[in-house]
Amino acid sequence: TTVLCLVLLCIWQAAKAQPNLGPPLPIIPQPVRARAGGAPFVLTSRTAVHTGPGLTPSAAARFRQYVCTVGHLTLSLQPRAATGAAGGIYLQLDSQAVTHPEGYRLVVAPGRITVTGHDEAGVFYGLQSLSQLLPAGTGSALRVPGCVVEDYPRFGYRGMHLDVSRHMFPVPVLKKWLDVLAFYKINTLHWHLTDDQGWRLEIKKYPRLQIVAAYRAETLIGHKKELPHRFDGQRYGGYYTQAEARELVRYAAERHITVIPEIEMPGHALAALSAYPALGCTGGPYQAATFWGVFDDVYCAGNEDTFTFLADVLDEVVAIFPGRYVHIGGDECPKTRWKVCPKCQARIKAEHLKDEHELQSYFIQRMGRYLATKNKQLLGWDEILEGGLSPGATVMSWTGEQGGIEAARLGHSVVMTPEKEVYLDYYQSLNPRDSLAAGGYTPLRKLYRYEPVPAVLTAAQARYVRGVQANVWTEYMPTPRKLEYMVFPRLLALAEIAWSPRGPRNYSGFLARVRTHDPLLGALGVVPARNYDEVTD
Ligand code: TNX
Repeated sequence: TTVLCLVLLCIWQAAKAQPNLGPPLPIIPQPVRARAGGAPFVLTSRTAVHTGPGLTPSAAARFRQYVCTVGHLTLSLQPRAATGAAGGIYLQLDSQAVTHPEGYRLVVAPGRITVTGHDEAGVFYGLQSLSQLLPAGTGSALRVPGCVVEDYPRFGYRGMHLDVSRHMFPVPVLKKWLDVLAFYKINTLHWHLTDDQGWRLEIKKYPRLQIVAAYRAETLIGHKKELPHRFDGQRYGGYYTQAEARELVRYAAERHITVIPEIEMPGHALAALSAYPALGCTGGPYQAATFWGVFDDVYCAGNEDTFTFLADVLDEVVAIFPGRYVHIGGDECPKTRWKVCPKCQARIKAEHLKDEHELQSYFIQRMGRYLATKNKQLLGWDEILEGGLSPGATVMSWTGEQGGIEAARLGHSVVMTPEKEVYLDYYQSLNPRDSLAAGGYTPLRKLYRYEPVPAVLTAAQARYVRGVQANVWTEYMPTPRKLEYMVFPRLLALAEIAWSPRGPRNYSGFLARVRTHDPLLGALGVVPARNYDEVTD
């Protein structure tokens, strides 16, 4: 008996360690545990969605909309129906049965589908998984395979960044994006609103940001390596009104997505300086940049007006974005002007700083203190480590992993976003006729294989890695179509590394699931790239 018990114990342990038993379900990101089996549930126009106590009707309404688009069926919605009653789809909250925040349990049986969430987000994610099990297409009855799925995220921060300064996209396009992010359980949109080439958020106190900084004269086409450059001769620009930004935040929240605004400082500020030249070290005149890169003219760190301006801007920003983070950039700030600017040099002296790097740290720390008075936390690119990290700052490690490693060792939260691994402006294929991209090569497999927690961190340090994010810089993405081409299907790999448990990743299995998602993406209105490299080693 003892031997038998030991054997059974071993089998049970092995089953626990081996998260996915049974035939795979085509869910992306891969759930923690998923077992397919049993008879299917047949969804018809008579199927009702029952929303249990404590839940808002929002998740059921989203699901109904999806089923209508994909399956051409209209489900009925039942608020608070008794669980024992008729068949149908039951949504319920149970933080005891499902212990992980954002976690859910999905059971598909012949007469009934149950989605149990730890919280409202959990129920929402359970419905996303269920949505992915629906066959896309028409028909009066949709068969959902019988299964049991138990699932929760590995990371609390699952991010996608979008640069709207280099090229901007209409609000309906951004909403479609949010739908797709939610479908893949990504919960953060990092919205890069300002840069050298354009300021994209309405700030009521500074109208010249809308009139001047939102536009650039004409745009360089072509890659830096591909001289001679060519200009398109077009004035380009625009901005999002505060009402539009608020609407986007609301739309995102309904899908359990937080929008983090980024207001760049002290570098990448040419557009702002073109509107308010007194905030630069030389006093201008300046022009919003018409080509890509890094520019010497940055906010003057010796001028008090710079801090007043930025504090005023942040006042309006925090009133729009309710999330706990505000991103203040901090990347790629040349010190060329500061080195010869009398005001900056006077500041260095007055504050007993060693050099311009410490001046950058002074700048960021001052803004960090300001954000703290507004109950917000500072998020910045890894250059905010330069000259000393601001207390409580979270670091987004983009130049590689080193910044993130350093920050985690100092006990600061980290979001991993190393450019060589997760930048979606890099090429996804080696096809010489592929359309122009920023350079680099990040095929689907490379992104899929990326492990966000560096092996050099101790277990305690590793806990500071809050998550992972893919960045979408849009220098070479002038249209929504090109944006989609660059982002899909690579976004699906990001979703999986951000959500699914650590462990050996089966790339060919992932690829097979990606292919089954083609029609689902189509139903969401997204056309993914098809000529990406499926490199296998
Ligand atoms: C670096 S990543 C930048 C961006 C560019 C990108 C192009 C980062 C914090 N800064 O300004 O768009 O490279 O790949």
